[in-house]
Amino acid sequence: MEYQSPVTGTLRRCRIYTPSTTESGDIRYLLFVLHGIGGDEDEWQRYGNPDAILDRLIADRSIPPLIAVFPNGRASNPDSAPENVFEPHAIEGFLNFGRELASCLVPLCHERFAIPDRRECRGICGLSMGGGQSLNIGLSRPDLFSFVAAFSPAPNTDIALLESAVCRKDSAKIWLCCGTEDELLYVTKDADRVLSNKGFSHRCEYIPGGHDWDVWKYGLEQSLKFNWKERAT
Ligand code: FER
Repeated sequence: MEYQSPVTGTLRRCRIYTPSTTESGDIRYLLFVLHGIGGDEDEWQRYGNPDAILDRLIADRSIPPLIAVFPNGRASNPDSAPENVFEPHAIEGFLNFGRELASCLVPLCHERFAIPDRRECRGICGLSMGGGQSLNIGLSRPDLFSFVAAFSPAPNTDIALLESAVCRKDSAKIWLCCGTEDELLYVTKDADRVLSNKGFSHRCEYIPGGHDWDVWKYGLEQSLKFNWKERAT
């Protein structure tokens, strides 16, 4: 899907997953899936085979049919990954994405896919840089998201923001994971500790592995199962 971004002033792309077997009128959930610091809207499809994971979870009724949106999380012009992925302009793009998502992409997806415009119908998750974005955006916009998951979240995770987040009865369900060999493990541990101290209902899994796709594919599957386990669909 292409859209005109009010944040960058450019035409931007995202990939859309739609369930293969369901009438579009039966779909009531929208999931945003974010990539890592060197990636773009194609990264998950290129390395993580999310279509197969989602097809299987929907087919075995672990999760309801949903639309998954894979945006380019770098809201900058240009939005392709620069040679130096830590370049300030690119990092700023990752920060700007939250504004674009709320002001443009969320409303556009509701228009396009006729999904109820309610926080209960929306989730956000991502790997590494996208995991940090998911926590930052998800916890600062509880009005937008009822489910937040981060797989090996990166140091862009705003721990101070998590510390200032207000835990309420209807706060988002939060799921985290990280490989125990990952150099960024401390970020997940910090986020886990803060969320525990604040009383958020969350689950955090430390699993064998590094900063890699086995961990992120596991995260996509397990976080979705967790979110829909005891939840009426
Ligand atoms: C950092 C180390 C890693 C950082 C971001 C990353 C913003 C992201 C890694 C990834 O997305 O794989 O210091 O700072």
